[in-house]
Amino acid sequence: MVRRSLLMSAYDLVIRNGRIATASDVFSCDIGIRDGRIAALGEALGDAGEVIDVTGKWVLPGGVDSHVHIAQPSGEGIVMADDFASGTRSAAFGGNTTILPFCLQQKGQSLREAVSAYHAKADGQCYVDVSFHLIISDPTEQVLGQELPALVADGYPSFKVFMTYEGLALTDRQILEVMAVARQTRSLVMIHAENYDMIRFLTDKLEQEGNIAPRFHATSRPIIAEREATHRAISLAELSEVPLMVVHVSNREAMEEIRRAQAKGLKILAETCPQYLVLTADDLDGLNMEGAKYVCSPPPRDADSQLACWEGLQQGVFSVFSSDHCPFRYDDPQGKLIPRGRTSFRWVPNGIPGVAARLPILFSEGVMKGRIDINQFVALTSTNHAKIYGLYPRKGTIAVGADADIAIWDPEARQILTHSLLQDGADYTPYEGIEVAGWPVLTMVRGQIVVRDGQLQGTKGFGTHLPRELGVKPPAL
Ligand code: DUC
Ligand code: ZN
Ligand code: ZN
Repeated sequence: MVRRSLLMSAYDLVIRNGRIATASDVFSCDIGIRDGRIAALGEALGDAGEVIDVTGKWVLPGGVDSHVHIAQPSGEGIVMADDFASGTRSAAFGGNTTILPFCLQQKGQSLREAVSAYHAKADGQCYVDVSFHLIISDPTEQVLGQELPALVADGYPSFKVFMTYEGLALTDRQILEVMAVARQTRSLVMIHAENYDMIRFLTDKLEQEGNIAPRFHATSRPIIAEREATHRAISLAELSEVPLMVVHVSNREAMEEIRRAQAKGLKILAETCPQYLVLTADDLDGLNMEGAKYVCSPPPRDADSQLACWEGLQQGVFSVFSSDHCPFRYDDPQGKLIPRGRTSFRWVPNGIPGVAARLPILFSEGVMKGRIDINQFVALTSTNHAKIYGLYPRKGTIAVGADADIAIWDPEARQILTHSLLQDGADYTPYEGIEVAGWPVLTMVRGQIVVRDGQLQGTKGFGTHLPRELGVKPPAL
């Protein structure tokens, strides 16, 4: 906890000698923090309850991860590895100060009920701030006509729909109905774009041929299934005249669909994730069930897909880089090693942890290797998330009046990624053994230090849920 001196210092805390980067600028100055907010940017700022000298370090806006799954119902006999305490703790260890988890509506459930249930899970548990997106699985008249507009007005202006998965997939007609509500309420639809029938057809065929190992998960969800669905999703959004966020884009063909739509002037936003930069389908090809550790959808692809995702990040096709943190324990019958998963890849829980690894991977592979600059890093990992989803300028930047949500990065630090560093509820990381240059050595939420030098200093329950405004689109869009 940051203490205020009894002699009434001007600031609760001063971060001294920082090299600060925002999405647009790099500058050096001190940051004065008072009552959880940035009160001053200036030289030789005076009196403070506490001073942190950060000479030689980067001072960046805390990461905002707009694609995270926590404590999400995931099917019979399956338990997600993170609750809100462990998920937000892990987020903080990875330099994040806000995350946006999904609140899943189950079939037959009222959306309101789903939201209340998520609040009950999160309240009093969080180390960093959170704000929920909704997942619409059952777009009844009641949901579309009443619940959704009311929830948008209450601060939940973004919702995800799926084109695949039993119990989640919506028909094109249903997606159009959801988009009509988005248009009317000026909210943002996020879409999981994979062709359901292609996947079902290929999965059945693979199983009939006895191809049941985890690596066939990737075979069952080929690039064409993602490309086709991406094209269709964009067409539905064009017809509906709504902006659309295509989440977790994994490859060049889908990325090119998005680029073409953007060039036409459509408001198509897109996201990619670390698994599409540093993993490939070969990772699913481990001995025994080891490949299950990498089962996620869309699956990691190949070297050219990785290159395409980098190009999309460099050229602005992707405005956000998120983790798609969706953790299951590996060595656990309620996780990746659920008994029926041995009978087919179809039953292996779908998703991988990554909320703490996201920023170090992009910092190291992106900034330190010269693929992107520090301003792009900040935009892709923090500012654009805050702008698109309606948290800016309170979150996502370093400016007077903003929340003091700050991550201090040591560019000299080297780490080899391993699960114990990441502090989530899983028992492995798919990024094990990757060496990263640069590390977040301090994470602060609204002026409270949550993690410092690898030690948890925050208080469970300090993180709070943030109702959101309607999103602001980044200037490029
Ligand atoms: N989609 C996600 O967004 N996360 C995990 C699994 C999935 O299919
Ligand atoms: Zn998805
Ligand atoms: Zn996801």
